[in-house]
Amino acid sequence: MGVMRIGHASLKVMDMDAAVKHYENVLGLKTTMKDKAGNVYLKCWDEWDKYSLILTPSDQAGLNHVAYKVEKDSDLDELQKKVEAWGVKTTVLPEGTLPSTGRMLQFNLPSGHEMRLYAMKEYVGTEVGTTNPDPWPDGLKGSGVHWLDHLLLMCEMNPEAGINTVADNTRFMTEALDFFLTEQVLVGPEGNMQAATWMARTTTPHDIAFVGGAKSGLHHIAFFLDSWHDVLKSADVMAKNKTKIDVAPTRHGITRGETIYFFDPSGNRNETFAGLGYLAQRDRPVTTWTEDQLWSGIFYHTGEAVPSFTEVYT
Ligand code: M3P
Ligand code: FE
Repeated sequence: MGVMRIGHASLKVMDMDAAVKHYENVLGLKTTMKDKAGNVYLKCWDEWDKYSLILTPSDQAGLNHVAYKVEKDSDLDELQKKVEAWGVKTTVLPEGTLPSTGRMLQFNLPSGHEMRLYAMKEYVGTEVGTTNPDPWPDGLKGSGVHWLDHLLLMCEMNPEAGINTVADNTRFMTEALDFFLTEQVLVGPEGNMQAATWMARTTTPHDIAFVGGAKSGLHHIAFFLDSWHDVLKSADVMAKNKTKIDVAPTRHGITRGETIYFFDPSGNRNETFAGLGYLAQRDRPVTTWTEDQLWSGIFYHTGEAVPSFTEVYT
């Protein structure tokens, strides 16, 4: 089957205690493991593998790598061949490179971001279990997010210099990893230049997204909530915790998500969002947003440009 879903994000943080507090108290993740190097591993209540977020101590913010889970160990060998044939160098990291995790196929996207694929991570179960489960567990903290859902990578784009790593990544993810395109923003005089793309392997509108920018980086990691009211409550939690809110609750035209953006204490952008948007299927026609309607795609209600939203990232 190949890639199943996003598995984890590894983020750099500058103040570990403040970061753990943020992801535990505001988002509602729980710490499941710490290692000797000072890395902290956390999971959401509705996830069954040991962790979906790694916080690593650093003197700056940003993404170390993003990892996706494949169905079978043999998928790693097959995908290694496809990725190498596409012209991207790979490394196999042995089991135990990350604790509780099997071997990983490591490579860099055309945009430079490090991606890893793995087939095995220690199973610990969700907080409601698998036998006659309650719909949600007691004692949820903060926003009580269900799972890490997707991330959005800023990708170097400089049309004058012929550089568009949004388009390169999109082709790579399609041809080497068998993702499919759900939505895109097309710009330029011919209206044919991909300035942003949303791509899926599951049946949700995106498991990863790419947006063009001056340099490559992390725009946000996003966590799933059930409802619009949960997004509102998530904003309440942020106000109570003095979390820096970037964009107050609103709706995306793109993916139809109901969303709020905010920052962790190091400045990494987070999103909590609700609404699975639509059933993303491989034969669904690609949705296109034109350059003049770009901001309606991003913030549907106002349709107004918020430059800091695409210019500030880690
Ligand atoms: C999302 C989403 C940008 C659009 C972001 C959209 C950065 O985060 O979940 O659909 O332009
Ligand atoms: Fe998002």
